[in-house]
Amino acid sequence: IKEASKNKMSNPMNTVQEIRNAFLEELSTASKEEELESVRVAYLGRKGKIRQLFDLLGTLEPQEKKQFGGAINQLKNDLQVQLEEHLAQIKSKNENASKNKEDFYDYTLSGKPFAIGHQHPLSLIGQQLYSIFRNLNFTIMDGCEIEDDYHNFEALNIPKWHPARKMQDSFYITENLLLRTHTSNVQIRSMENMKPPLRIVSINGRCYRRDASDATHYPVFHQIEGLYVDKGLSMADLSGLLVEMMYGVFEKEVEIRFLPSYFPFVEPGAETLISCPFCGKKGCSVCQRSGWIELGGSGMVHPQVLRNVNIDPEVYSGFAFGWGVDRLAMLKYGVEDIRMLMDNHIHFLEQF
Ligand code: FA5
Repeated sequence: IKEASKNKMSNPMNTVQEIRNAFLEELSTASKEEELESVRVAYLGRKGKIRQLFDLLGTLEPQEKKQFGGAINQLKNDLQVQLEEHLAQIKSKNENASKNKEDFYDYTLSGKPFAIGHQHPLSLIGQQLYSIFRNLNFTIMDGCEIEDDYHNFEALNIPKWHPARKMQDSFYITENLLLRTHTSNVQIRSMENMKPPLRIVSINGRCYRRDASDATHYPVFHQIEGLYVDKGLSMADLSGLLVEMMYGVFEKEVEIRFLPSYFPFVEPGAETLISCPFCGKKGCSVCQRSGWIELGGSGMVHPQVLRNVNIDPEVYSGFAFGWGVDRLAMLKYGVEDIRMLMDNHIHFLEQF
């Protein structure tokens, strides 16, 4: 343009053509919106090349002025149209690129493993026990884990001198409140609220004792407590129920054996054993070659306990049992250490 100005626009139309060519070349290399904007400013901006061409008009003869003016206007319009078209192209290219990025899905990639939880052996055995006792028409009861001295001990005929009452054996909250040491408190609470005949069971009730933990003991454990109060019940009925319960759990006939034992709230009281469901009494590692496995206590409800809840022992009798569910689950699923049931490791739980 400067050359043209010096030469007094010897050939103004050549200058217009040169600017058009230069513009087209720059336009062809612009691939981003910012680059396109620089081209626009250089040609169509306030100090751009088109403006400078208009400034030259004054140096021309009137005839040339008309022809050259028309050519500059034409050039200006063409550049504007081309800029807009190019801008539209860049925008659509960008849009397609980001769309492709979003749509991209590699179907050959392996999926991410999604870890889900697993039912605990105690829950599995709990569900089994639940359905056994529902089928036998027992009412499913809970009971409080924080219990008062009366329901945990006194009403169960557990005298003041009983070792379980000592601070070192039970978790006391206040002088009168403690974490229940067994589920037998459910017996009292049920008999207080229901009239005989009554059949109740508390499944997987959490109990607390200040026991050191080893392979078969833990300070928190679970018991199943059953109670049946009616006219004319005997140890034979208790035995029949326990056989039925074990058949439901192990899907095998087992025998029940009572060994005389002392629990203040039953008379007679018994340590209760089942014939080993794994070897059929022949002797194996599970039953320590004895053919029998001990699961908990049971017996006929003590007349004084019935009196404590206003049930006449001359009319009604009852039987009760309280077994460790953790021990039952260990036996059923072959778990060697009770602590494994407490750790909740997913790899352990996934086996059941
Ligand atoms: C009782 O708790 C009585 N209430 C059972 C009972 C109920 C007798 C009804 C008569 C009539 P015992 O203290 O023996 O009894 O406990 C019963 C079972 O609970 C044990 O055989 C054992 O399987 C389980 N158990 C007791 N302490 C622990 C512990 N620290 N860890 C795991 N299991 C335990």
